[in-house]
Order: sequence, then C-alpha cells, then structure tokens
Amino acid sequence: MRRSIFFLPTLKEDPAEAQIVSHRLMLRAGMIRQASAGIYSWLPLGLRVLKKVENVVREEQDAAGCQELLMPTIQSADLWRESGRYDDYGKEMLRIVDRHDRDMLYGPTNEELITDIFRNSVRSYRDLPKLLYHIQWKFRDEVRPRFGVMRGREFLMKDSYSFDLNYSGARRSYNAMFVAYLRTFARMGLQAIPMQADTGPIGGDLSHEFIILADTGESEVFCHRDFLTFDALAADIDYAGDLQPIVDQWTNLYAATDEKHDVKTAEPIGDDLLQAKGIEVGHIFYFGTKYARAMNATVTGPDGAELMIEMGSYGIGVSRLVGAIIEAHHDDAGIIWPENVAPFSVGLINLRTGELECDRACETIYDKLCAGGIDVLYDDREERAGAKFAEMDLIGLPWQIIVGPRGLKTGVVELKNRESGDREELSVDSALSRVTIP
Ligand code: 5CA
Repeated sequence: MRRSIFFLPTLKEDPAEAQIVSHRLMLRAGMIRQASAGIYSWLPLGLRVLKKVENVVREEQDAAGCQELLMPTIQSADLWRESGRYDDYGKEMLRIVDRHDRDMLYGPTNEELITDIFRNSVRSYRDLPKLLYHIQWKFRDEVRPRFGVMRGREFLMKDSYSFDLNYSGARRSYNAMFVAYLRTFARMGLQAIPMQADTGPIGGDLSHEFIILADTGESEVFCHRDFLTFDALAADIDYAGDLQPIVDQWTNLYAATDEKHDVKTAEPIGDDLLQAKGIEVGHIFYFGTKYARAMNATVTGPDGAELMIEMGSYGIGVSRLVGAIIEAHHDDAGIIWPENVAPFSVGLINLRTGELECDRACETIYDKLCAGGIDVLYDDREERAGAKFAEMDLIGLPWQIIVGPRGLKTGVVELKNRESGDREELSVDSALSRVTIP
C-alpha cells in the first residue's frame, strides 16, 4: 500500500475524550472514529488489525476442532422468552419492534439462537460432540461505555458453543477451549491469566475469565506471581488427547477475580500474591443443561431414551483485544504491534521522494516485498523526514526500512526494529531477507 493513497487520518494532538492510552493511540493513529457513544467505525488501519486478530482467533478455534458458522445480529425475542432471559437481561438489551409489531433484539450473545439451531437439526447422540462458533457484532447497551473499544456498546465477539452428552464430554470441550484461549492470546503477545470467575447472566457453575494485567483494566484481580512467566506456547497440543494436565497446570496456582477472591485461600501465598487491575479478554462458561432444559434440546441416546444436552459457551472480545494489545505494547512514540497482528509488517520510508536514486531503490524494495507476500506501507509522500518518522512510530509497524540518498551512495539502507529501537545499516538484499524470514 502506498501512503500517498492510503486513507490514514492521523491526529497530531491528543484527543480530549480519550482517558486511556489505547483509546488515545487508536484515535491518533487513524484506526477508529466514534460514530456515537460506544459505537465505532473501523478505518482501514484499524480494520487491518481487527482482521488479523480475528484470524488468529479463527486459526486456534479451527485447530481445536471448533466449526465456524454465522448467526445474525438481529434475533427474535421469542427464543429469549423461552429461556427466560428476555426479561432478566434488563436495559443492556437493545429491543427492536419490526413493522409487523414483532419483538426483536440486537443480540448481546447467542446461547438461545444456537440452542434453537441445534435442537432443530440434531436428533441422535451419534452427532455429538459438536463445537460451533461465530465471529459477529454484539450490542449491549452498557450504562457507561468507555475507554474506546474496550467497553463499547457495539463490539465484535467470537462466541463458541459446545454440545455434549454428559459432564465428562462437556469438560473435554471446556478444556479444549481453555487451551485454545491460552494459545490465542499468547500468539498476540499477551500474557493472559485464567482466573476463577463469576458466571453472571450467562449462568452455570464453572467459569474462567482470561485476564491481561494492566493498570487501565476495569477488573480487580488476584493471582500468583508465577503466572507472569508461564509460556502458553511451550507445549505441543494434541486436541484429541487428554488436556486436563495442561488445564491443571494453569489452574493449580491461585488466580481469581474480585467476585471470587477468597482471602483465606489466598493467604498462604504471601508476597507471591499479586493484586492488580486487569482487562478481561475472554470468558468461558460451563452451564450444563441450563439452556437445553429451558428450550427442550435433547438427543436420542443409544437405548432410545431422550437425553438433555450438556452445553458451554466461550467468548473472546475480538474488538476489545485490539485495545488490550495496545495497552500491553506501546511507548511514548506510539503503538508497537506484535508481528502476528500488525496492520503491515514493514513501513518503507523514502527520505527524499522525487530523487531518482531514492525513488528507484524504494520501488524495487516495495515490489520485492509485495511479490514476497509481505504487507508493506510505503511512505512515498513529499513530506518532511521527521513527520514520516513520527507517523511510522505512531502506527507501530514492526519493521521500518529507511531509504535516503546518503546511505544509497554506499549501497545501504537502514533497518529499524520498532520494538527494540535498534537500527542497522544493511544492503537492500540483507534488509529484505531480515524482514521476510521471521
Ligand atoms: N455468551 C458468553 C460467552 S460466548 C458471553 O457473552 N460472555 S461475556 O459476556 O463474558 O463476553 C465475552 C467477551 O466479550 C468478554 O470476555 C469481553 O472480552 C468481551 N466483551 C464483553 N462486553 C464487552 C463490551 N462492552 N465491549 C467490548 N468487549 C466486550
């Protein structure tokens, strides 16, 4: 992508409405614009990141045996009356009446709709287990939407639902999602800690929140210090095997949100207990037959008897993650994207646009990167070098290749790593091979 044509409305000044760094940087870097309270448009740079995050989530869901479908945003109130949640959900639910006076709603979550799909399509125990997910916009009319995409009213969620015959099957599904979540967040450069959590309006009795520690987080949490050094990507995962040992390893140490915090249980941890603020990026629930019973979702067992389905649901805040990643990866100059979610891998800076040698070298580098399938943003504008540097740092691409007349005289360009700040002078070929081989 050429910067001269790219729609990237960056802001020089800090926007007054942004209270936390991720919100400020997302506005300044031209990633989002507010449409109304808690509702945002995603501009091209922001959308690229959102899609990358979505893709990591999707890859890990697929690897764990979860199948993607897509349910609508608008649902019928009738299903929610069946489960009893239509009235329970209160003012957070956006209620809509259509032209035929039918009660509809903008889905805040999808337990009812997926249970309806399931009960109408699956008859036999032979069709179980099943894990299904979608990535779809949700609406919750939050009392206090704030912090940009962190607590929006409209937000993108990945929600999965598991269907099993019995508790041990449901526990296997829960464990598969638990492990997939650890991997998902780690691949985005986040140290997510699974914590015992309350189930709230979803219900059920087993639940974990996945929390990123951050001063700007809205959750109060308590956990063992050792979690900070756990590596979720160290083990090879076989989803067909027994995942309980991995889940045990991540749940043996104390970690709880404030609703579940128990001072007595935590006391022996002593100085190793961290009390911190955190951002909830995922939340998983096992709720057994709660919805199956209310909505009569059964299958026929091997002996012909009707069996209630055991279910769980598993959410990830996809749009919230974009903010959470920035909270964890930034400095005074701007965002520092982890490679896997970066909007472009490389920023190519032409220090003297219009100068024959510089233009020629940049065009060659640009063509080679594009041909190699590397996402590159080429700053080909006639702008001051300082402005180009500042903008590249602000938008946080992992690598910068800086091309100027002085370097070209001796056949070198500069390669800068955004995270470490390290700069090296290299030949064009060496610079290219450094950014193409991860
Ligand atoms: N049905 C269950 C699991 S699919 C569910 O809705 N869980 S949830 O309420 O915990 O939401 C799942 C995830 O969505 C949360 O962990 C959080 O990361 C994200 N989320 C929830 N509310 C918001 C919001 N207002 N803005 C941005 N993200 C949100």
